[in-house]
Amino acid sequence: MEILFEVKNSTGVITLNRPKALNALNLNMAMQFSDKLKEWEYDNTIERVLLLGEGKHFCAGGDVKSVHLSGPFSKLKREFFSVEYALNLQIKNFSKPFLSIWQGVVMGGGVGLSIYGDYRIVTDSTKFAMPETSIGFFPDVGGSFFLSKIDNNLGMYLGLTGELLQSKDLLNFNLATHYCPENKIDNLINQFIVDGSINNYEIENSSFFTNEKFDFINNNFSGNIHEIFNNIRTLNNKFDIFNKLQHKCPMSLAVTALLINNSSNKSLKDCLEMEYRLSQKMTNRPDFGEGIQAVLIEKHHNPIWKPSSINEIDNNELDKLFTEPIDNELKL
Ligand code: QUE
Repeated sequence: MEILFEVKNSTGVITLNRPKALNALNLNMAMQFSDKLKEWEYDNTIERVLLLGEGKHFCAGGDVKSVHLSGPFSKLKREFFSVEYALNLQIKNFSKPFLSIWQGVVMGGGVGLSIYGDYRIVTDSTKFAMPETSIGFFPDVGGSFFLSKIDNNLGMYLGLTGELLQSKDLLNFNLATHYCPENKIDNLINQFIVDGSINNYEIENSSFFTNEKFDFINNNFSGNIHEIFNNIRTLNNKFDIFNKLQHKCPMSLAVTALLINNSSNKSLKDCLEMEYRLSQKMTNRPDFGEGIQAVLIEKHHNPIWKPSSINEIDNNELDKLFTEPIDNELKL
């Protein structure tokens, strides 16, 4: 079983159970998750839900490898993203306390399963990222919603660079709600299962974000992708950000900047519907296959992007990704 459901003392416990694939979410898991959440919403014996990843990690994202291997314009491409995004909104609208344990890797699709819940517990091993610009995709699962609502251009920075965040910074940026030391996680889980309460532990870990870096991001990660590149190219920046961005997929960067700039006053539902259109276009561009090959199949990490730089991006093509309707729009 790729996903497990148990009821323990009026707590519904969901365990993502593909530890060898870092619990990456596939269509089967998303469908079962959604069905169970519907059932638990109306089941009066269920008072709360707990979401866990089996093994050392919470969830590495969507099963984008299978999505790619399913071929051009496949049924899986249409189904997977519609079921996944509907589940993201379902979690947002779920009426009972929903808590996720962010152990180990928490990326992309894993963020979408947890960030709309009520509680996200970070621990010593937590590594959070929205890394999709590395695979020719874009920060989806409502990335346009939650990244556009983070202050100081930090969401734009995280979406473009895919930078990893750890526990202290996740708390500082209000992406996580509580910290728990690794050796106390079982206690926290048991307590939540018994009475829904959550122990608060003092965090000792330090921030990886200096004030200087925070200010640099705030001052430079606004505007379109060309403005952002100009800002960081002309500054002699110590954070190596320009270098990191140059290895990301240029079309992904342009899409991500436009998406986040357009989304700050949109609802999650509107964001997911827009992202669905983009998901169908982006997973059928060659860059997506190139990114999956480079990062997840051959793992050489040297994709050849087309276009190869943001300067070669045709604005018309970029606009069309957003505005040209598809024949299976998502209506949530
Ligand atoms: C960007 C991504 C993903 C990624 C790496 C990126 C992603 C994803 C995985 C992943 C990792 C390990 C697995 C697996 C998937 O990695 O979405 O099945 O075993 O799912 O740079 O967007």
